[in-house]
Amino acid sequence: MEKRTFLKTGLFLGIAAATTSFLDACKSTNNITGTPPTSTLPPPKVRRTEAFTLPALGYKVEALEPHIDKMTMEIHHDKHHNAYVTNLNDAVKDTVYVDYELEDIIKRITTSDTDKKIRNNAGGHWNHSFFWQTIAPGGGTEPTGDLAAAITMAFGSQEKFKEQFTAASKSVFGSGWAWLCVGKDKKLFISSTPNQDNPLMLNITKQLGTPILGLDVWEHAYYLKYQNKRPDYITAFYNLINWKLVAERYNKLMF
Ligand code: MN3
Repeated sequence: MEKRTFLKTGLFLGIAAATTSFLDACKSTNNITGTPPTSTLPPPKVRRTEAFTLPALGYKVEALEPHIDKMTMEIHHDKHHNAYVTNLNDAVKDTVYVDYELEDIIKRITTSDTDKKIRNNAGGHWNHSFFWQTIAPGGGTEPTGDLAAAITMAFGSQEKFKEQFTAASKSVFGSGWAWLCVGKDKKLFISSTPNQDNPLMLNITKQLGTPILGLDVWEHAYYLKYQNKRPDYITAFYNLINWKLVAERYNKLMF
């Protein structure tokens, strides 16, 4: 055998051996429906004992008028969000996630086909619960304090932040979300995710971070009032942002 052939064969056998042991490792943990977490996070210590439930809005369905209409809120919260909760309770049965808290699922969910239903519905439940609090009647004032300073630092000004957040919201193709997040480096960044994914999904998101503000740009969030005019809905959103809560979320992560 020529030296070059020998080296090639040796390399191939090395790869084959590595692949076999990888497959064995997968097999040994794949004895339950639902793919085991691929992130480095250990299984959570605290486990859930109650089924997931639909959280109350915290304000009346008509309270966000004229920016978001009553019927949209009724259908969005009572029907769409409720369906994510129902489907999530169903999807986690007989999986490793069966008694995980919502955020523990979000942080461990994978891109596998077996995780898909849990990924979509856990994301749907987390994202909407977060969104109902992010908007509020009488919101829409400008951010103040440390958050205002951080926004100016990261984006140049409050106006430039709005421009970039609007651009991110407009650029979501089809259904998804736009986010303002705090990264691991404690800096603010804007991102978007498709469908019901979010920036906490360690094994899925392109840019990992903790959201402090999010906007639902699925058509079901605006179609009744704004039809195809997503930019008008985004403009209306700025009149509803609960900056006090967003600042509290920010401070909690920073200090
Ligand atoms: Mn929605």
